[in-house]
Amino acid sequence: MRIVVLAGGIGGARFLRGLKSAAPDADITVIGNTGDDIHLFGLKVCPDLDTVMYTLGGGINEEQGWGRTDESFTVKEELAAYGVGPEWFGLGDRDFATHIVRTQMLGAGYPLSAVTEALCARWQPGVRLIPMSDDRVETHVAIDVDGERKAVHFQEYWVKLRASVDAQAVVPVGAEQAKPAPGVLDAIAAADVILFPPSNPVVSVGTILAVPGIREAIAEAGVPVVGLSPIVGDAPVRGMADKVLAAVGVESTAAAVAEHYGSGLLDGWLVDSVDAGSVGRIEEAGIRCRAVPLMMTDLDATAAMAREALTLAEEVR
Ligand code: GDP
Ligand code: FO1
Ligand code: CA
Repeated sequence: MRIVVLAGGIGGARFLRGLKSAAPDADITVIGNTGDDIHLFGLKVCPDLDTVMYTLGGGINEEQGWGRTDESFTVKEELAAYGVGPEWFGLGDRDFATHIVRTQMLGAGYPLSAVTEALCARWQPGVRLIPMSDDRVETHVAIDVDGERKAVHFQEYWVKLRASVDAQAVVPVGAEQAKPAPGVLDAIAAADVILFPPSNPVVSVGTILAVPGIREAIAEAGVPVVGLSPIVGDAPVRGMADKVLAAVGVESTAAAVAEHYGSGLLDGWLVDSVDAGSVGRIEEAGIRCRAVPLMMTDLDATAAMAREALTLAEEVR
């Protein structure tokens, strides 16, 4: 079975671990979000691609959900001693090596998709990981600073400001001109099922869908498209997705997120058992819906979620 998954960072990566366990023989292609990418100290950092790669490759810091396990921060401290920041973004020594290799290869002319493949040759994630695009796309967030509208990089909004101010708009800068990376549209066209993991609907899955051609290819693939809600009990399980959902006028409920994707894209949607009351509303929107446990507390629970998603896909096929 060929499965295509549109993934952000932590939510996507943890779900993929469960999916691999639930469907060990499946051929899984992951289309990764690159809107969170940032250039720091002259290096290109791709947080969501790296989170998927490290999580599936056994190098992730499990508690944190991003960055490397067994990490140290000597380079960051030395940079700070020179007064070189930003200090608010925690790049560790082991992680730095990834960004150095990536930046070196990009400088030599390799596209990001080829670089990602080369990095994955080390990590062996057991899936084919493709960035959504080889072109630069950078998510910016419009916020109000002392009565004036200002756009900041997504990482500045998320990590430095901790989404403590309202987001007025979320803009995937460059997305309109971006092309899907080689292999993206082919993977979608060849898929037997397409899954939206419980990733951020705006700045992870939404950004991938903003690359012209990807949304259309999914809608036209003619195979089941099933998603899992990252919103449980009217709040994100982790992070501040409610802030960016508000920016696009979507309330933080499992039902509103399903309606935001819409029946033109989604065939099936899983909500957590605590949101069983919203199943009727979602089905009225033309999306087949089931309420099942959606907390990725351990591998077994996550694999069970993946099995439910694949079962729902068969039901709507
Ligand atoms: P990010 O790029 O690291 O922010 O990760 P993603 O975009 O892939 O996923 C973020 C989303 O994962 C958040 O909105 C969380 O609500 C969601 N999430 C994290 N853990 C869980 C979980 O155990 N269950 C569910 N249903 N969602 C989760
Ligand atoms: N998230 C943080 O909250 N603080 C950090 O200092 C931080 C550093 C970092 C470094 C490398 C990397 O791959 C990810 C990192 N993240 C950090 C996570 C990440 O940038 C965000 O959580 C996601 O992009 C949000 O979607
Ligand atoms: Ca992310």
